[in-house]
Amino acid sequence: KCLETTLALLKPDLFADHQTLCNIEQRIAHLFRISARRKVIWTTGDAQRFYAEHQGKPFYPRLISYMTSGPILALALTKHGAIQEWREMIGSTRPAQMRIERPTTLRAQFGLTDTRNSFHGSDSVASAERELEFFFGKKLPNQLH
Ligand code: YYY
Ligand code: MG
Repeated sequence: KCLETTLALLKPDLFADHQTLCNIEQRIAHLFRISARRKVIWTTGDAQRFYAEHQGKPFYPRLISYMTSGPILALALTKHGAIQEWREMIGSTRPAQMRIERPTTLRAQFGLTDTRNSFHGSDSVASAERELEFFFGKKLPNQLH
């Protein structure tokens, strides 16, 4: 497995409860090196740029309004095989499906709906590079290793 850095996002619904947010970040810190961290509030333009690949899909308007409804915590997570491990830890997109199929995943435990699913994880090396640059700038990804 390659040493990788992936982008994790803790989405706005998690900011409703500070203690929950802290607990989740501690769980993450136990398994990954948190190489960078940044709390942001997105403009509509930020959200549209980050999720450009989904433009035109039926859920896109509600995805953009959800992701601009409050703060987001961006974490750069570094580890051997980090991209796949973080995706497995959050589970797939639909929290209700995860509560049946993989109840120990983070989306099963915290996700509310298909849109308000509490977490993001980069899906490939190329996505991770683009998404880390989006939050942390051009030079960061390689230096993190
Ligand atoms: O990678 P992942 O976040 O699991 O799903 P994507 O298919 O990339 O979609 C991005 C984002 O869009 C998803 O996390 C929530 C939202 N979304 C939605 O609201 N409804 C869907 N049916 C599919 C995705
Ligand atoms: Mg995706």
